[in-house]
Amino acid sequence: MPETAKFLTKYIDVPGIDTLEVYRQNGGYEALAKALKSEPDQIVEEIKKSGLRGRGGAGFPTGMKWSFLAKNDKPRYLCCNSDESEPGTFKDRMLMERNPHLLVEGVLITSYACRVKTAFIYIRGELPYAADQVQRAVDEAYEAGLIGSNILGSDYSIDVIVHRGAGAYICGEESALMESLEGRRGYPRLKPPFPAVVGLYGGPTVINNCETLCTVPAIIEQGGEYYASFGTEKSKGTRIFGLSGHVKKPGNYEAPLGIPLRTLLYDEQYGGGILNDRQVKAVIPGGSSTFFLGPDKLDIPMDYESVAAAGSMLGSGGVIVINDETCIVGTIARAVEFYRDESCGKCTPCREGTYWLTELLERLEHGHGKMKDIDLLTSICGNISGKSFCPLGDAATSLITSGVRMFREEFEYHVTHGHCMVGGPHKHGTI
Ligand code: L3W
Ligand code: SF4
Repeated sequence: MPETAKFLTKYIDVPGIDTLEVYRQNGGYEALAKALKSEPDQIVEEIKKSGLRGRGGAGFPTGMKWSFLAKNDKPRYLCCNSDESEPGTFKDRMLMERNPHLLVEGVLITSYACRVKTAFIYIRGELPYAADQVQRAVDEAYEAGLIGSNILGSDYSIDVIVHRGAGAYICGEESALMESLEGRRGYPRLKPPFPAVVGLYGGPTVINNCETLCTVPAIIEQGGEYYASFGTEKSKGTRIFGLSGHVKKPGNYEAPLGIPLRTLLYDEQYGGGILNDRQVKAVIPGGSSTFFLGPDKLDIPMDYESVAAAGSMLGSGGVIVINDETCIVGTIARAVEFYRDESCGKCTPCREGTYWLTELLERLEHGHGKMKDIDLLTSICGNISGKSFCPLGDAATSLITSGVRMFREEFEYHVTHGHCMVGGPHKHGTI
């Protein structure tokens, strides 16, 4: 891959890039200066041209989202969603810790394009170093006249506020994030109206994921068309894939959308192969909210459309690799416990359903389950998915429905033998 294809991580290894001085020595804030010389609508058009899509999970077209902002006289807001909590996802954390000015520059360009006067960066509470780094970058930028009144001598003024969450996964859901920012408990709001119409404090609000905003400076600097020349027809550019689980070299790797899953797993510049040279049993391609893919899907291109066609979602780009020594029942039980704990409790299908799912999964995992429990699991999933108030409910079911469909014999083995199919009676192999 040519060096130029790194839009997010090109400078990440430069010593001191987290300081304003080194960031500027490497061309930092030049995209902001360029943006301030254009009309805001021209920036929106450039982002539309780039084909950039949201990197949080849903992949919604970014430029289109910006152009949906209601035109009224209420104050507009920008919220950067850095409440990164999706299991298997650790890209926003890296960007904030190692190159916080990139995020600040993305926030400033986006705010200008969307005619926003106040921007919030909402950072997951369990990422204190990332929050410190971003706060320090914001302070430096204020001091240098990059944030505040008449930035870089223009007639544009903007304030940026860093907000630390209190440790709830649900606050990564955009409407719960706004509730939290407004000082209330993080409960999702009914949509529509979408935040672009009625958002923070009732004003039109643009909410984008941290990685999405970090991509904006490179697009402004190098042009939307150039960005769009990478990736596939409908999934443009690059994104950060977070490899975890049973790969030799876990970590974050920027790669063009459409890269084959096999390349990500086995190529020396990415995952470097499966740990202990075992076989792949399954891959979760986009964070724990997405569906298992089997080893027969290793040649799919990693873009939104191809992963969906293969039966899963590209999601947050957190690729979790599971080898053939791993108990699928134990893995699913562990993941669903997370959703039970993080369910906000607002709606019954998710609050009660995730509790019953974990009860059944624990029973099966520890050898006390019955055959009918397997179908009961999928029946409960059917009563949660599509019937819950926000996507967390659906997310809690994806590994169960795909897991039972693909690995039913492992569930049955737990019932008939009282322990895992892999690793013997005393071993509960999970990732
Ligand atoms: C204006 C319309 N705006 C849609 C906006 C909407 C939102 C975006 C996408 O869930 C997924 C979820 C997780 N007018 C609009 C409109 N919008 N129609 O577009 O909306 P939506 O509803 O498709 O998705 P969502 O509710 O934002 C996101 C999945 O991501 N996920 C979770 C990842 C978690 C992290 C993390 O921890 N950092 O990334 C992973 O797969 O399950 O399905 O902005 O307002 N007509
Ligand atoms: Fe809360 Fe779960 Fe309902 Fe979402 S689906 S509102 S997290 S209870």
